[in-house]
Amino acid sequence: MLTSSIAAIAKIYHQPLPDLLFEAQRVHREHHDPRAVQMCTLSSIKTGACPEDCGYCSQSVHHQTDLKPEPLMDLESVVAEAQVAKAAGSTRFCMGAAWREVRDGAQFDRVLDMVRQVAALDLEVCCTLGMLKPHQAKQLKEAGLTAYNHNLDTSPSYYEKIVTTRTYHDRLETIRAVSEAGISVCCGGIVGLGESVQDRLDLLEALSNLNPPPESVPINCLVPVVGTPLESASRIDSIELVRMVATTRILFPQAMVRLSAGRLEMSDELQALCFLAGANSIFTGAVLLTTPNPERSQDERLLERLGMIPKPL
Ligand code: SAM
Ligand code: DTB
Ligand code: SF4
Repeated sequence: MLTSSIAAIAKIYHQPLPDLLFEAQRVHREHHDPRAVQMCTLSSIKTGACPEDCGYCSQSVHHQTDLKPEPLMDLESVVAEAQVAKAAGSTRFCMGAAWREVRDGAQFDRVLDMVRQVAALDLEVCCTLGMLKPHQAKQLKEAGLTAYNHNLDTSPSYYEKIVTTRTYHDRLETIRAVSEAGISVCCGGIVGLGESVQDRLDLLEALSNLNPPPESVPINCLVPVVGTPLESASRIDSIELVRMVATTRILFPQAMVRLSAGRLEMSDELQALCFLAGANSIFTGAVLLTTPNPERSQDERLLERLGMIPKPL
């Protein structure tokens, strides 16, 4: 479904759970193998000291968190991490840098080399580096980048309560540069920021207005980080999360729906329900970028119990 109206999205979201899950399953099975979950690995290639003030983030200079900043990693270490990720069953490697925006120069050239070398390992390569200009997106495309992650995070109206150092419009401009360069867009959001259900529906509407639609939609649950303004935010209700995942699946039939941050706090049963609702990718490994995540062995055990399999490339 492309460019859905808010009324249509609300109708999908609020239907009785059995109907919602049935519809999500129908759409999911039409486009994807319902047993397969793509394993992805994150690498924080440049950590902390970020000038942006995203209220959820451990890496912003505006918050007093325990995080130790680290400069841009060297090429060899990143490639070594990607090799380990591949050997452990990941088919996508995502590199995150805590920058407000990409600047031309030696550091960006090093990131381009990382993209080239990770792509040469036959992995999908994703980056999330902050704002991009069109010529930088083209360079990333030429280096072999598969996808660029840049989330809209929440509704347009709630966004300014969470981030003040950039606008929704800035986000959309970067997403446009990415699409125009022929790179797949990975764009989703984060729940549990104190937003309303309406904010979540408005986020889904904004995502459905992207043209082309995102190829990948991460749904993050806030991992509360001590020292950030959202350190004591209350968690999203589990059933609301399942509704969010199912509605995302129905609105973006072909996309990978990624059950991203926040899985450590989820029961096996809740994760299983999210898979039934159409989530078909997870980040594996004991850390995401800076926050903890389930151990890989725990995820392997869960998939085995569910009779599910890591998705081959
Ligand atoms: N700096 C980059 C940017 O501006 O897009 C990307 C890195 S950021 C870590 C990518 C996404 O991770 C955010 O858009 C947000 O949705 C999610 N995220 C960040 N901190 C989080 C947290 N504490 N809990 C859950 N999700 C988080
Ligand atoms: C996304 O939406 N989630 C991933 C990925 N894109 C880069 C990152 C989650 C980060 C969670 C917070 C942290 O570990 O710092
Ligand atoms: Fe910086 Fe990205 Fe964290 Fe925002 S989410 S503070 S832009 S690293």
